[in-house]
Amino acid sequence: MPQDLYSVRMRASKAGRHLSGAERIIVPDKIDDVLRAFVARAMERADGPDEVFVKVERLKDGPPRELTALDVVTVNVRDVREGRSAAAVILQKSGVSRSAAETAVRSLAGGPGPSGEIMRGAIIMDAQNGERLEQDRSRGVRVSRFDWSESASVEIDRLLVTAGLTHFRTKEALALATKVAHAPGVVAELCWSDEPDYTAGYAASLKTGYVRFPRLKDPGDTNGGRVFFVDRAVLDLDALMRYLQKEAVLVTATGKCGDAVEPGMNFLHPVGKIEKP
Ligand code: WAQ
Ligand code: MG
Repeated sequence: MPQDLYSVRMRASKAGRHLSGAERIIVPDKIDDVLRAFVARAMERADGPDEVFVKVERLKDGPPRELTALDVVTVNVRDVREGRSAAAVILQKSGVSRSAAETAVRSLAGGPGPSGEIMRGAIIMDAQNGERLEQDRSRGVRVSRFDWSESASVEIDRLLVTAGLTHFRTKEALALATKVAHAPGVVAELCWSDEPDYTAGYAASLKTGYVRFPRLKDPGDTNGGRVFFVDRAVLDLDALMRYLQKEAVLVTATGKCGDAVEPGMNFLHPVGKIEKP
């Protein structure tokens, strides 16, 4: 009889502003260690938090859905301009219009919240006309209840280290992007961190895999965020929200982690195998 699984979530804030968050799905034995690690991570920041919330919740809706991680490739862009335009090209290959891709880049660059601040969650954007569909424009939608399985976690660590990718952000973002890419109605995602010193980001979809760009912003820039592009023709917004926020996903298998490529190289391969539910 498999052990129950628990969702453990952390969010930290200062003066009402979101600072950091994290997510795990774990067996009860690990809860202690994970809580410790989450609180340490929240407290480590130079701009120490006023409040740290941690939530531990048993997953009651049966076993998590199991997914295979997206393939990973890094495109060696030299600067922000090249990075953002290469990311827009990847988004277009996934079915996002050029104008929606550009709207998304502008939103993240300028601070996606109502007064140019960062959001806690993601923008939901019409992949054709760039219209924003998320109900709360300062919070956005937060993806929750996802993690690596224990064996896939060990394996992806090995693959990412071999590819020279050792930052915890890459591993977490790959799990999140894998969940999002499989979401009903989602065609692609664009992301870069709000962390001022973390300049890398990615464009991801089932068609392209997880395509990283070392520079989607300049060091020191505190803006960042996520955009989930949706196909309005098939979108059921309630079903999408339920999947992103409530449905537990474990990434139980790894994809490929390829060598870095130069901008303009055609590294995309036909996928075709992955079908949405
Ligand atoms: N659900 C939805 N949106 C989120 C979530 C979530 N669980 N967590 C963060 N966001 C949004 C929110 O608007 C943040 O401001 C923004 O994303 C960035 O969050 O391969 O670390 O945690 O090395 O700063 C990219 C990795 C790292 C690139 C992204 O994001 C690579 C990262 P951060
Ligand atoms: Mg952050």
